[in-house]
Amino acid sequence: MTDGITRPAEHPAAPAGSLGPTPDDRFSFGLWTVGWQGRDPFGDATRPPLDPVETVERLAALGAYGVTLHDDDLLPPGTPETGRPARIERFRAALDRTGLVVPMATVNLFTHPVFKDGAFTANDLGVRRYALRKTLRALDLAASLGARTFVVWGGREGAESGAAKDVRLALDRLKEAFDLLGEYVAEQGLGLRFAIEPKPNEPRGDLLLPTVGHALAFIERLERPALYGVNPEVGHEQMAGLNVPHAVAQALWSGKLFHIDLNGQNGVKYDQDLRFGSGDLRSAFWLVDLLETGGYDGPRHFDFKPPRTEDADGVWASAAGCMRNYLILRERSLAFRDDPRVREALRAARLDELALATAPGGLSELLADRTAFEEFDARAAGERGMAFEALDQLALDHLLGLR
Ligand code: 3MF
Ligand code: MG
Ligand code: MG
Repeated sequence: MTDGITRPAEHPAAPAGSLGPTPDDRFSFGLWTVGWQGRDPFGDATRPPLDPVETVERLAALGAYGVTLHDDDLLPPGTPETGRPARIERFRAALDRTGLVVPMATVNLFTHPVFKDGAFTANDLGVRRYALRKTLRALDLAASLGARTFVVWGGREGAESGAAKDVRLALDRLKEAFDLLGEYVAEQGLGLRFAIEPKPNEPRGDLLLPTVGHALAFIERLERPALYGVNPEVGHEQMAGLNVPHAVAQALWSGKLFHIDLNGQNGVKYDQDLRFGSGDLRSAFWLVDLLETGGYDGPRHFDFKPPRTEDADGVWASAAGCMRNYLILRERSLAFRDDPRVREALRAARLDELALATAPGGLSELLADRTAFEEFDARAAGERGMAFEALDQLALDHLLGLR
């Protein structure tokens, strides 16, 4: 029998010094994340609205370095033109006071009913033109707040049924939209780059550009491909059953990891948006290991939703947990990479061989080399173990804090 209360070790106490986030860690949060009121398809809001200025102050106090926003998070639809400057200035003053920056901004093309069939790919021509104009204004806002990255998530670019969307035409319209936005950024000298955020479904039954791979292929068809990269989200790739570190590694390899949305998800189901570190912890470990060793120097951005069970204290505990989990995993990754037994196990698993070019002498040398085929002992190679299990157990020991 248990009364459900943990007694012996109680909650492992407060953070060790090195696990307190600082602005150097480059953690950022969306206004819409901690500001989520808990409204879901089945229930009403459980929390009151959060003032963006309070968010800035609380995030700064927790050790974050950045805050991000949709146009509508700061300037709710219906804000009169004359009311915009005062809202922006009040927010800017909070940034100046706290030292928080706005590394990324984005546009909301999914909440208002006008976007029920999408924005840049809505069948309705008027809606597409409106969406473009709204995004151009959001680009100006982003640049004026000092953002360097503009994320575009195609919130409702998709369909529930087959004939309702001609996907090839929709991709034509999506390309047209991104090319126009790129032209605007280049001509106005806004200093922004675009990060396209893929997602397989939700809120539409199926979304266009469902995975990082789809987005990378799409970018190459644009007029100014260098202006566009991706913003992978942990949960989005997992909703498609994909390996997040692999997707992020391919984005890095392509020079396209412009931004990242960190959160938690338990497998292929509805979009859970849990705090980073919940859900697939092993995947989170390898993702942090990749970001820390793979040359990514952008923001570590959390796009999560504190569960609607939480009050205000729970919201900030959830935000602090995102950063703490990242720092714990970073510390675990460093310990793993520093361990001489791990370096030995990596050699046994032949990782150093993977780093060698397969045919440095080119095709003619490969064809002339009898040891490459005629004399190659394929049977012996097939019998030789790869020692991956011992290596992975070392990783798990480090992740679990046993080494
Ligand atoms: C939805 C998302 C979005 C995007 C955001 C930034 C509301 O699942 O992840 O969050 O990240 O719109 O463009
Ligand atoms: Mg998301
Ligand atoms: Mg996101």
